[in-house]
Amino acid sequence: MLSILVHILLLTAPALAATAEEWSTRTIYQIITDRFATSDDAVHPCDTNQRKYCGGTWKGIIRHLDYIQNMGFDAIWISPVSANLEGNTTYGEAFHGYWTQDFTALNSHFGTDQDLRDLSAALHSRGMLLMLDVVINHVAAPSIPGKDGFTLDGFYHPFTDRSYFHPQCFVGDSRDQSVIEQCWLGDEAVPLPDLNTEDERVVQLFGDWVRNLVRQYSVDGLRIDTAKHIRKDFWPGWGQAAGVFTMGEVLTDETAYAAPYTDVLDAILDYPSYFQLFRVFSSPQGRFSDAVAALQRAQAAYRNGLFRTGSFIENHDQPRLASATQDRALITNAMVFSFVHDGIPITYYGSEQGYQGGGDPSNREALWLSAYEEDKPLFRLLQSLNAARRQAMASSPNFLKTPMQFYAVEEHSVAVLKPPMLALLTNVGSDTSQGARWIVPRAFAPHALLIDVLTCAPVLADANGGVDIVSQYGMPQVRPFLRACLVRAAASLH
Ligand code: ABC
Ligand code: CA
Repeated sequence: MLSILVHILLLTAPALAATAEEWSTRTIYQIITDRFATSDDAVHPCDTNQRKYCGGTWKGIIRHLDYIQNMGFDAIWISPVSANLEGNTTYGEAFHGYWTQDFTALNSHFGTDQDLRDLSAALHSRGMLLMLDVVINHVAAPSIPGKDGFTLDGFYHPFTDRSYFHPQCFVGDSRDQSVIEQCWLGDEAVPLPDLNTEDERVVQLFGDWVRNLVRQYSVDGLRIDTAKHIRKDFWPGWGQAAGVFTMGEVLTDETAYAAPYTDVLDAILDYPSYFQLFRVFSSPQGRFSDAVAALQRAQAAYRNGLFRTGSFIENHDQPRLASATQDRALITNAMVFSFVHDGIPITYYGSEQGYQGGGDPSNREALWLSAYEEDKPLFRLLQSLNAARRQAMASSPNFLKTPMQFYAVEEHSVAVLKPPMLALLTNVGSDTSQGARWIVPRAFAPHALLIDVLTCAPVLADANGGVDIVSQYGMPQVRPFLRACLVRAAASLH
Protein backbone atom coordinates (compact mmCIF):
# COMPACT_ATOMS: atom_id res chain seq x y z
CA MET A 1 0.00 0.00 0.00
CA LEU A 2 2.75 2.36 0.99
CA SER A 3 4.71 1.74 -2.16
CA ILE A 4 1.67 2.44 -4.35
CA LEU A 5 1.09 5.69 -2.54
CA VAL A 6 4.67 6.75 -3.11
CA HIS A 7 4.33 5.82 -6.73
CA ILE A 8 1.26 8.01 -7.21
CA LEU A 9 2.93 10.94 -5.50
CA LEU A 10 5.89 10.63 -7.82
CA LEU A 11 3.65 10.57 -10.84
CA THR A 12 1.89 13.77 -9.89
CA ALA A 13 5.07 15.68 -9.01
CA PRO A 14 6.23 18.31 -11.52
CA ALA A 15 8.18 16.78 -14.39
CA LEU A 16 11.38 18.58 -13.51
CA ALA A 17 11.20 20.10 -10.04
CA ALA A 18 14.41 21.97 -10.73
CA THR A 19 16.62 22.79 -7.81
CA ALA A 20 18.71 25.91 -7.34
CA GLU A 21 21.73 23.86 -8.34
CA GLU A 22 20.05 22.79 -11.56
CA TRP A 23 19.14 26.40 -12.35
CA SER A 24 22.71 27.54 -11.86
CA THR A 25 23.70 25.47 -14.92
CA ARG A 26 21.13 27.29 -17.09
CA THR A 27 20.93 30.49 -19.07
CA ILE A 28 17.59 32.28 -19.19
CA TYR A 29 15.85 34.13 -22.01
CA GLN A 30 13.35 36.66 -20.58
CA ILE A 31 10.13 37.10 -22.53
CA ILE A 32 7.28 39.61 -22.34
CA THR A 33 4.59 37.17 -23.38
CA ASP A 34 2.44 39.79 -25.15
CA ARG A 35 5.39 40.94 -27.23
CA PHE A 36 7.31 37.80 -28.21
CA ALA A 37 5.18 35.90 -30.74
CA THR A 38 1.58 35.62 -31.95
CA SER A 39 -0.29 32.33 -32.31
CA ASP A 40 -0.56 32.50 -36.08
CA ASP A 41 2.61 34.48 -36.79
CA ALA A 42 0.48 37.30 -38.18
CA VAL A 43 2.46 40.53 -38.10
CA HIS A 44 0.22 42.65 -35.89
CA PRO A 45 1.31 46.27 -35.59
CA CYS A 46 2.58 47.15 -32.11
CA ASP A 47 3.14 50.72 -31.00
CA THR A 48 4.86 50.51 -27.61
CA ASN A 49 3.74 54.04 -26.71
CA GLN A 50 0.10 52.91 -26.75
CA ARG A 51 0.71 50.41 -23.90
CA LYS A 52 -1.93 48.09 -25.36
CA TYR A 53 -2.06 44.34 -25.85
CA CYS A 54 -0.25 43.50 -29.10
CA GLY A 55 -1.24 39.84 -29.43
CA GLY A 56 1.61 37.66 -28.15
CA THR A 57 0.59 34.29 -26.70
CA TRP A 58 1.88 31.09 -25.08
CA LYS A 59 1.14 29.30 -28.38
CA GLY A 60 3.33 31.87 -30.09
CA ILE A 61 6.18 31.07 -27.73
CA ILE A 62 5.84 27.36 -28.54
CA ARG A 63 6.15 28.17 -32.25
CA HIS A 64 9.44 29.95 -31.68
CA LEU A 65 11.21 27.71 -29.21
CA ASP A 66 13.66 26.74 -31.96
CA TYR A 67 14.71 30.39 -32.18
CA ILE A 68 15.45 30.50 -28.45
CA GLN A 69 17.14 27.13 -28.39
CA ASN A 70 19.23 27.94 -31.47
CA MET A 71 20.63 30.89 -29.52
CA GLY A 72 21.67 28.40 -26.86
CA PHE A 73 19.26 29.22 -24.02
CA ASP A 74 17.86 26.34 -21.98
CA ALA A 75 15.30 28.20 -19.84
CA ILE A 76 12.73 30.94 -20.35
CA TRP A 77 11.10 33.40 -17.97
CA ILE A 78 7.64 34.52 -19.06
CA SER A 79 5.23 37.27 -17.90
CA PRO A 80 2.83 36.67 -14.99
CA VAL A 81 -0.01 34.35 -16.03
CA SER A 82 -2.94 35.37 -13.77
CA ALA A 83 -6.02 37.14 -15.11
CA ASN A 84 -5.46 40.91 -15.11
CA LEU A 85 -7.42 44.12 -15.01
CA GLU A 86 -9.35 44.55 -18.28
CA GLY A 87 -9.73 47.74 -20.27
CA ASN A 88 -7.75 50.92 -20.53
CA THR A 89 -6.20 53.04 -17.77
CA THR A 90 -3.98 56.11 -17.55
CA TYR A 91 -1.07 53.69 -18.04
CA GLY A 92 -2.72 51.68 -20.79
CA GLU A 93 -3.72 48.02 -20.66
CA ALA A 94 -2.35 45.19 -18.54
CA PHE A 95 -0.41 43.61 -21.43
CA HIS A 96 2.63 43.12 -19.13
CA GLY A 97 0.63 40.90 -16.76
CA TYR A 98 1.52 42.64 -13.47
CA TRP A 99 -2.00 43.89 -12.70
CA THR A 100 -3.71 40.82 -11.21
CA GLN A 101 -7.45 40.82 -10.87
CA ASP A 102 -8.08 37.13 -10.29
CA PHE A 103 -5.52 34.68 -8.90
CA THR A 104 -7.74 31.74 -9.76
CA ALA A 105 -7.97 32.38 -13.50
CA LEU A 106 -5.44 32.72 -16.32
CA ASN A 107 -4.93 35.76 -18.51
CA SER A 108 -7.00 34.78 -21.54
CA HIS A 109 -5.12 37.22 -23.78
CA PHE A 110 -2.15 34.87 -23.51
CA GLY A 111 -4.10 31.68 -24.20
CA THR A 112 -5.91 28.82 -22.51
CA ASP A 113 -5.11 26.51 -19.65
CA GLN A 114 -4.18 23.87 -22.24
CA ASP A 115 -1.87 26.31 -24.07
CA LEU A 116 0.11 26.95 -20.90
CA ARG A 117 0.36 23.22 -20.20
CA ASP A 118 1.47 22.70 -23.79
CA LEU A 119 4.17 25.36 -23.43
CA SER A 120 5.48 23.70 -20.30
CA ALA A 121 5.47 20.27 -21.97
CA ALA A 122 7.12 21.61 -25.13
CA LEU A 123 9.91 23.14 -23.06
CA HIS A 124 10.44 19.99 -21.04
CA SER A 125 10.57 17.81 -24.11
CA ARG A 126 13.50 19.96 -25.26
CA GLY A 127 15.19 19.74 -21.85
CA MET A 128 14.38 23.41 -21.22
CA LEU A 129 13.00 24.92 -18.00
CA LEU A 130 10.05 27.21 -17.37
CA MET A 131 10.24 30.16 -14.99
CA LEU A 132 6.99 31.99 -14.22
CA ASP A 133 6.87 35.55 -13.00
CA VAL A 134 4.56 35.78 -9.96
CA VAL A 135 3.03 38.85 -8.35
CA ILE A 136 1.70 38.34 -4.84
CA ASN A 137 2.37 41.70 -3.26
CA HIS A 138 -0.62 43.42 -4.79
CA VAL A 139 -3.53 43.43 -7.18
CA ALA A 140 -4.55 46.32 -9.44
CA ALA A 141 -7.60 48.56 -9.29
CA PRO A 142 -8.84 50.63 -12.24
CA SER A 143 -8.70 53.90 -10.30
CA ILE A 144 -9.63 55.23 -6.91
CA PRO A 145 -13.40 55.67 -6.91
CA GLY A 146 -13.76 57.02 -3.39
CA LYS A 147 -11.59 58.16 -0.56
CA ASP A 148 -11.09 54.66 0.77
CA GLY A 149 -9.62 53.08 -2.26
CA PHE A 150 -11.10 50.46 -4.49
CA THR A 151 -14.14 48.37 -5.12
CA LEU A 152 -13.98 44.63 -4.71
CA ASP A 153 -16.75 43.98 -7.22
CA GLY A 154 -16.22 40.24 -6.98
CA PHE A 155 -12.58 40.64 -8.03
CA TYR A 156 -9.30 39.36 -6.62
CA HIS A 157 -10.24 35.74 -5.96
CA PRO A 158 -9.54 34.25 -3.46
CA PHE A 159 -9.08 37.60 -1.64
CA THR A 160 -12.65 38.77 -2.02
CA ASP A 161 -12.91 40.57 1.29
CA ARG A 162 -11.49 44.00 2.13
CA SER A 163 -9.94 42.55 5.27
CA TYR A 164 -7.36 40.70 3.16
CA PHE A 165 -5.77 44.03 2.19
CA HIS A 166 -3.68 46.65 3.93
CA PRO A 167 -5.44 49.99 4.33
CA GLN A 168 -4.70 52.49 1.57
CA CYS A 169 -1.52 54.57 1.73
CA PHE A 170 1.08 54.93 -1.05
CA VAL A 171 4.70 53.79 -0.84
CA GLY A 172 5.84 56.76 -2.94
CA ASP A 173 9.55 57.31 -2.42
CA SER A 174 9.52 56.31 1.23
CA ARG A 175 12.61 54.58 2.61
CA ASP A 176 10.73 53.39 5.69
CA GLN A 177 10.66 49.59 5.43
CA SER A 178 7.26 49.20 7.07
CA VAL A 179 5.81 51.67 4.53
CA ILE A 180 7.58 49.79 1.71
CA GLU A 181 6.00 46.56 2.94
CA GLN A 182 2.52 47.65 3.98
CA CYS A 183 1.54 50.60 1.83
CA TRP A 184 0.46 50.40 -1.81
CA LEU A 185 2.55 50.64 -4.97
CA GLY A 186 1.12 52.47 -7.95
CA ASP A 187 -0.65 55.81 -7.63
CA GLU A 188 -4.15 57.27 -7.71
CA ALA A 189 -4.41 56.64 -11.46
CA VAL A 190 -3.67 52.89 -11.17
CA PRO A 191 -3.54 51.93 -7.49
CA LEU A 192 -2.05 48.55 -6.61
CA PRO A 193 -3.94 47.51 -3.43
CA ASP A 194 -1.48 45.75 -1.14
CA LEU A 195 -2.29 42.30 0.23
CA ASN A 196 -2.00 41.91 3.97
CA THR A 197 0.75 39.32 4.02
CA GLU A 198 0.93 39.72 7.81
CA ASP A 199 -2.49 38.02 7.99
CA GLU A 200 -2.24 34.25 8.52
CA ARG A 201 -5.21 33.63 6.17
CA VAL A 202 -3.35 35.38 3.35
CA VAL A 203 -0.19 33.40 4.08
CA GLN A 204 -2.19 30.19 3.90
CA LEU A 205 -4.06 31.09 0.71
CA PHE A 206 -0.87 32.16 -1.08
CA GLY A 207 0.86 28.95 -0.01
CA ASP A 208 -1.98 26.87 -1.48
CA TRP A 209 -2.06 29.04 -4.58
CA VAL A 210 1.60 28.69 -5.46
CA ARG A 211 1.65 24.97 -4.68
CA ASN A 212 -1.17 24.47 -7.18
CA LEU A 213 0.28 26.76 -9.80
CA VAL A 214 3.61 24.94 -9.79
CA ARG A 215 1.97 21.55 -9.89
CA GLN A 216 -0.65 22.37 -12.48
CA TYR A 217 1.75 23.74 -15.05
CA SER A 218 4.90 21.82 -14.06
CA VAL A 219 6.70 25.05 -13.34
CA ASP A 220 10.45 24.80 -12.69
CA GLY A 221 11.18 28.16 -11.10
CA LEU A 222 9.65 31.47 -10.07
CA ARG A 223 10.69 35.07 -10.53
CA ILE A 224 9.14 36.92 -7.61
CA ASP A 225 7.90 40.39 -8.37
CA THR A 226 8.30 43.16 -5.76
CA ALA A 227 10.02 40.88 -3.22
CA LYS A 228 11.18 43.80 -1.05
CA HIS A 229 7.54 44.86 -0.54
CA ILE A 230 6.72 41.82 1.58
CA ARG A 231 8.21 41.11 5.02
CA LYS A 232 11.29 38.91 4.79
CA ASP A 233 10.03 36.21 7.14
CA PHE A 234 7.08 35.57 4.81
CA TRP A 235 9.39 34.12 2.13
CA PRO A 236 10.88 30.89 3.57
CA GLY A 237 7.47 29.30 4.24
CA TRP A 238 6.10 30.44 0.91
CA GLY A 239 9.19 29.17 -0.91
CA GLN A 240 8.70 25.81 0.74
CA ALA A 241 5.10 25.70 -0.45
CA ALA A 242 6.30 26.52 -3.99
CA GLY A 243 8.92 23.77 -3.84
CA VAL A 244 10.92 25.18 -6.76
CA PHE A 245 13.73 27.67 -7.31
CA THR A 246 12.80 31.23 -6.32
CA MET A 247 14.52 34.37 -7.60
CA GLY A 248 13.32 37.65 -6.11
CA GLU A 249 13.21 41.10 -7.62
CA VAL A 250 14.66 43.49 -5.04
CA LEU A 251 14.93 46.79 -6.88
CA THR A 252 17.75 48.66 -5.19
CA ASP A 253 21.26 49.85 -5.94
CA GLU A 254 22.46 49.02 -2.42
CA THR A 255 24.13 45.67 -1.84
CA ALA A 256 23.59 45.90 1.92
CA TYR A 257 19.85 46.37 1.39
CA ALA A 258 19.60 43.47 -1.06
CA ALA A 259 21.78 40.99 0.85
CA PRO A 260 19.31 39.85 3.57
CA TYR A 261 16.88 38.72 0.85
CA THR A 262 19.45 36.10 -0.20
CA ASP A 263 18.88 34.50 3.22
CA VAL A 264 15.14 34.04 2.69
CA LEU A 265 14.96 33.26 -1.05
CA ASP A 266 17.06 30.92 -3.21
CA ALA A 267 18.34 33.89 -5.17
CA ILE A 268 17.79 37.50 -6.15
CA LEU A 269 18.17 39.43 -9.37
CA ASP A 270 21.45 41.22 -8.84
CA TYR A 271 20.20 44.80 -9.21
CA PRO A 272 23.04 46.51 -7.26
CA SER A 273 25.62 45.14 -9.70
CA TYR A 274 23.32 45.89 -12.64
CA PHE A 275 23.34 49.63 -11.92
CA GLN A 276 27.15 49.71 -11.88
CA LEU A 277 27.49 47.50 -14.93
CA PHE A 278 25.02 49.56 -16.94
CA ARG A 279 27.05 52.66 -16.12
CA VAL A 280 30.33 51.09 -17.17
CA PHE A 281 29.08 49.47 -20.37
CA SER A 282 26.87 52.30 -21.59
CA SER A 283 29.65 54.87 -21.88
CA PRO A 284 33.44 55.11 -21.99
CA GLN A 285 33.07 57.44 -19.00
CA GLY A 286 32.05 54.61 -16.65
CA ARG A 287 34.79 53.22 -14.44
CA PHE A 288 35.50 49.52 -14.02
CA SER A 289 36.93 50.10 -10.56
CA ASP A 290 33.42 51.07 -9.33
CA ALA A 291 31.78 48.09 -11.00
CA VAL A 292 34.36 45.64 -9.67
CA ALA A 293 33.97 47.05 -6.16
CA ALA A 294 30.17 46.50 -6.37
CA LEU A 295 30.62 42.94 -7.63
CA GLN A 296 33.09 42.12 -4.88
CA ARG A 297 30.75 43.60 -2.27
CA ALA A 298 27.99 41.31 -3.52
CA GLN A 299 30.32 38.29 -3.60
CA ALA A 300 31.06 38.97 0.07
CA ALA A 301 27.58 39.98 1.28
CA TYR A 302 25.14 37.57 -0.37
CA ARG A 303 24.48 34.18 1.18
CA ASN A 304 25.85 32.32 -1.83
CA GLY A 305 28.05 35.11 -3.12
CA LEU A 306 27.05 35.91 -6.69
CA PHE A 307 26.32 32.26 -7.40
CA ARG A 308 22.69 31.73 -8.43
CA THR A 309 21.92 35.44 -8.67
CA GLY A 310 20.25 36.56 -11.85
CA SER A 311 22.85 38.43 -13.89
CA PHE A 312 21.40 40.88 -16.39
CA ILE A 313 22.13 44.09 -18.24
CA GLU A 314 18.55 44.65 -19.51
CA ASN A 315 14.99 43.90 -18.44
CA HIS A 316 11.46 45.15 -18.99
CA ASP A 317 11.71 47.94 -16.39
CA GLN A 318 15.01 49.49 -17.45
CA PRO A 319 16.12 51.22 -20.65
CA ARG A 320 17.85 48.90 -23.08
CA LEU A 321 21.60 49.26 -23.29
CA ALA A 322 21.33 50.19 -26.97
CA SER A 323 19.16 53.17 -26.01
CA ALA A 324 22.20 54.58 -24.18
CA THR A 325 24.92 53.56 -26.63
CA GLN A 326 25.00 52.14 -30.11
CA ASP A 327 28.67 51.30 -29.91
CA ARG A 328 28.87 47.63 -30.87
CA ALA A 329 32.08 47.22 -28.88
CA LEU A 330 30.44 48.39 -25.64
CA ILE A 331 27.35 46.25 -26.21
CA THR A 332 29.47 43.19 -26.99
CA ASN A 333 31.54 43.70 -23.84
CA ALA A 334 28.36 43.95 -21.75
CA MET A 335 26.90 40.75 -23.21
CA VAL A 336 30.14 38.88 -22.64
CA PHE A 337 30.24 39.91 -19.00
CA SER A 338 26.93 38.30 -18.09
CA PHE A 339 28.25 34.93 -19.35
CA VAL A 340 31.42 34.86 -17.26
CA HIS A 341 29.47 36.02 -14.22
CA ASP A 342 29.07 33.64 -11.25
CA GLY A 343 25.30 33.87 -11.45
CA ILE A 344 22.68 32.79 -13.98
CA PRO A 345 22.94 34.80 -17.21
CA ILE A 346 19.62 36.35 -18.21
CA THR A 347 19.11 37.88 -21.65
CA TYR A 348 16.10 40.11 -22.27
CA TYR A 349 14.31 39.21 -25.52
CA GLY A 350 15.11 41.55 -28.40
CA SER A 351 18.68 42.36 -27.41
CA GLU A 352 19.79 39.73 -29.94
CA GLN A 353 18.02 41.82 -32.59
CA GLY A 354 19.69 45.04 -31.53
CA TYR A 355 16.47 46.54 -30.12
CA GLN A 356 17.01 50.02 -28.75
CA GLY A 357 13.93 50.91 -26.70
CA GLY A 358 14.36 53.29 -23.77
CA GLY A 359 12.55 52.99 -20.42
CA ASP A 360 9.07 51.48 -19.89
CA PRO A 361 7.05 51.31 -22.17
CA SER A 362 9.54 51.74 -25.07
CA ASN A 363 11.62 48.71 -24.06
CA ARG A 364 8.73 46.33 -24.70
CA GLU A 365 8.89 46.07 -28.48
CA ALA A 366 7.19 43.32 -30.51
CA LEU A 367 9.75 40.73 -31.54
CA TRP A 368 7.78 39.66 -34.60
CA LEU A 369 8.70 42.97 -36.21
CA SER A 370 12.27 41.62 -36.42
CA ALA A 371 11.09 38.55 -38.37
CA TYR A 372 13.14 36.44 -35.93
CA GLU A 373 16.22 36.90 -38.09
CA GLU A 374 18.93 34.54 -36.85
CA ASP A 375 21.71 35.75 -39.09
CA LYS A 376 22.44 38.76 -36.92
CA PRO A 377 25.73 39.61 -35.16
CA LEU A 378 24.28 39.72 -31.63
CA PHE A 379 22.31 36.51 -32.17
CA ARG A 380 25.56 34.82 -33.21
CA LEU A 381 27.39 36.39 -30.27
CA LEU A 382 24.85 34.89 -27.86
CA GLN A 383 25.25 31.52 -29.58
CA SER A 384 29.00 31.66 -29.00
CA LEU A 385 28.65 32.79 -25.40
CA ASN A 386 26.12 30.08 -24.55
CA ALA A 387 28.34 27.48 -26.20
CA ALA A 388 31.40 28.76 -24.35
CA ARG A 389 29.66 28.64 -20.99
CA ARG A 390 28.43 25.14 -21.63
CA GLN A 391 31.88 24.03 -22.70
CA ALA A 392 33.43 25.63 -19.61
CA MET A 393 30.99 23.70 -17.38
CA ALA A 394 31.71 20.47 -19.22
CA SER A 395 35.48 20.82 -19.15
CA SER A 396 35.79 21.98 -15.57
CA PRO A 397 33.58 20.59 -12.79
CA ASN A 398 34.65 23.55 -10.65
CA PHE A 399 33.60 26.24 -13.12
CA LEU A 400 30.27 26.89 -11.40
CA LYS A 401 31.83 26.84 -7.94
CA THR A 402 34.80 29.11 -8.55
CA PRO A 403 34.08 32.77 -7.86
CA MET A 404 35.21 35.11 -10.63
CA GLN A 405 38.38 37.00 -9.85
CA PHE A 406 39.33 40.38 -11.17
CA TYR A 407 42.78 41.18 -12.51
CA ALA A 408 44.38 44.17 -14.14
CA VAL A 409 41.57 46.46 -12.92
CA GLU A 410 42.01 49.76 -14.72
CA GLU A 411 39.58 52.65 -15.17
CA HIS A 412 38.56 51.33 -18.59
CA SER A 413 39.47 47.68 -18.65
CA VAL A 414 39.43 44.57 -16.51
CA ALA A 415 40.29 40.90 -16.79
CA VAL A 416 37.75 38.50 -15.29
CA LEU A 417 39.11 35.05 -14.57
CA LYS A 418 36.73 32.17 -13.96
CA PRO A 419 38.75 29.15 -15.02
CA PRO A 420 38.73 27.88 -17.69
CA MET A 421 37.29 31.22 -18.90
CA LEU A 422 39.15 34.45 -19.03
CA ALA A 423 37.23 37.51 -20.23
CA LEU A 424 39.18 40.59 -21.16
CA LEU A 425 36.78 43.51 -21.09
CA THR A 426 37.07 47.17 -21.92
CA ASN A 427 34.77 50.15 -22.32
CA VAL A 428 37.10 52.35 -24.39
CA GLY A 429 34.59 51.84 -27.21
CA SER A 430 35.22 51.30 -30.92
CA ASP A 431 35.56 54.96 -31.78
CA THR A 432 38.93 55.50 -30.19
CA SER A 433 42.60 55.05 -30.85
CA GLN A 434 43.03 54.24 -27.18
CA GLY A 435 43.81 50.56 -26.72
CA ALA A 436 43.45 48.32 -23.72
CA ARG A 437 46.06 45.93 -22.41
CA TRP A 438 45.50 43.10 -19.97
CA ILE A 439 48.31 41.42 -18.11
CA VAL A 440 47.13 38.39 -16.14
CA PRO A 441 49.87 36.41 -14.43
CA ARG A 442 49.76 32.64 -13.83
CA ALA A 443 46.16 32.07 -14.89
CA PHE A 444 46.70 28.87 -16.88
CA ALA A 445 49.14 26.00 -17.32
CA PRO A 446 52.52 27.00 -18.80
CA HIS A 447 52.24 27.48 -22.58
CA ALA A 448 48.53 26.56 -22.54
CA LEU A 449 46.76 27.05 -25.86
CA LEU A 450 43.92 29.53 -25.43
CA ILE A 451 41.27 30.20 -28.00
CA ASP A 452 39.24 33.38 -28.32
CA VAL A 453 35.57 32.43 -28.28
CA LEU A 454 34.64 35.50 -30.28
CA THR A 455 37.31 35.49 -32.99
CA CYS A 456 38.62 31.94 -32.68
CA ALA A 457 42.16 33.35 -32.65
CA PRO A 458 44.65 31.13 -30.80
CA VAL A 459 47.01 32.51 -28.14
CA LEU A 460 49.68 30.74 -26.13
CA ALA A 461 50.07 31.43 -22.42
CA ASP A 462 53.66 32.25 -21.43
CA ALA A 463 56.06 30.01 -19.55
CA ASN A 464 54.34 30.93 -16.26
CA GLY A 465 50.82 30.46 -17.62
CA GLY A 466 50.29 34.22 -17.82
CA VAL A 467 48.81 36.23 -20.67
CA ASP A 468 49.58 39.73 -21.94
CA ILE A 469 47.10 40.89 -24.53
CA VAL A 470 46.30 44.16 -26.29
CA SER A 471 42.76 44.91 -27.54
CA GLN A 472 41.67 45.95 -30.96
CA TYR A 473 38.89 48.47 -31.52
CA GLY A 474 37.57 48.14 -28.00
CA MET A 475 36.36 44.58 -28.55
CA PRO A 476 36.37 42.09 -25.69
CA GLN A 477 38.17 38.78 -25.79
CA VAL A 478 37.06 35.57 -24.11
CA ARG A 479 39.52 32.78 -23.87
CA PRO A 480 38.56 29.31 -22.81
CA PHE A 481 38.96 26.23 -24.94
CA LEU A 482 36.04 26.07 -27.28
CA ARG A 483 35.79 23.03 -29.48
CA ALA A 484 34.28 24.71 -32.52
CA CYS A 485 36.89 27.40 -32.33
CA LEU A 486 39.72 24.93 -31.80
CA VAL A 487 38.81 23.23 -35.05
CA ARG A 488 38.70 26.51 -36.93
CA ALA A 489 41.85 27.80 -35.26
CA ALA A 490 43.73 24.62 -36.08
CA ALA A 491 42.71 25.05 -39.69
CA SER A 492 43.91 28.62 -39.73
CA LEU A 493 47.34 27.65 -38.38
CA HIS A 494 48.33 25.88 -41.62
C1 ABC B 1 3.25 52.09 -14.98
C2 ABC B 1 3.74 52.87 -16.17
C3 ABC B 1 4.97 53.68 -15.83
C4 ABC B 1 4.63 54.60 -14.70
C5 ABC B 1 4.15 53.77 -13.52
C6 ABC B 1 3.71 54.67 -12.38
O1 ABC B 1 3.03 52.97 -13.91
O2 ABC B 1 4.02 51.94 -17.21
O3 ABC B 1 5.36 54.42 -16.97
O4 ABC B 1 5.80 55.30 -14.32
C7 ABC B 1 4.04 47.04 -13.68
C8 ABC B 1 4.20 47.42 -15.15
C9 ABC B 1 4.63 48.88 -15.28
C10 ABC B 1 3.71 49.79 -14.50
C11 ABC B 1 3.69 49.32 -13.03
C12 ABC B 1 2.82 50.15 -12.13
O5 ABC B 1 3.22 47.97 -13.01
O6 ABC B 1 5.19 46.58 -15.73
O7 ABC B 1 4.62 49.23 -16.65
O8 ABC B 1 4.21 51.11 -14.60
O9 ABC B 1 1.49 50.06 -12.48
C13 ABC B 1 8.05 45.27 -10.62
C14 ABC B 1 7.99 44.77 -12.08
C15 ABC B 1 7.31 45.81 -12.92
C16 ABC B 1 5.84 45.89 -12.50
C17 ABC B 1 5.67 45.91 -11.04
C18 ABC B 1 4.33 46.06 -10.50
C19 ABC B 1 6.70 45.63 -10.19
O10 ABC B 1 9.26 44.40 -12.50
O11 ABC B 1 7.37 45.54 -14.30
O12 ABC B 1 5.32 47.10 -13.07
O13 ABC B 1 3.83 44.72 -10.37
C20 ABC B 1 9.32 49.64 -7.65
C21 ABC B 1 9.28 48.23 -7.09
C22 ABC B 1 9.64 47.19 -8.14
C23 ABC B 1 8.76 47.37 -9.39
C24 ABC B 1 8.96 48.81 -9.89
C25 ABC B 1 8.15 49.08 -11.13
O14 ABC B 1 8.59 49.72 -8.86
O15 ABC B 1 10.16 48.14 -5.98
O16 ABC B 1 9.41 45.92 -7.59
N1 ABC B 1 9.02 46.37 -10.43
C26 ABC B 1 13.16 53.17 -6.82
C27 ABC B 1 12.56 52.35 -5.71
C28 ABC B 1 12.08 51.02 -6.25
C29 ABC B 1 11.08 51.26 -7.37
C30 ABC B 1 11.75 52.11 -8.45
C31 ABC B 1 10.81 52.39 -9.61
O17 ABC B 1 12.23 53.33 -7.85
O18 ABC B 1 13.55 52.13 -4.73
O19 ABC B 1 11.44 50.29 -5.23
O20 ABC B 1 10.68 50.00 -7.90
O21 ABC B 1 9.71 53.08 -9.15
C32 ABC B 1 18.19 53.47 -8.32
C33 ABC B 1 17.77 53.57 -6.88
C34 ABC B 1 16.56 52.74 -6.67
C35 ABC B 1 15.46 53.27 -7.54
C36 ABC B 1 15.95 53.16 -8.97
C37 ABC B 1 14.90 53.62 -9.95
O22 ABC B 1 17.14 53.90 -9.14
O23 ABC B 1 18.77 53.08 -6.06
O24 ABC B 1 16.13 52.83 -5.33
O25 ABC B 1 14.31 52.49 -7.30
O26 ABC B 1 19.31 54.25 -8.59
CA1 CA C 1 3.24 44.65 0.55
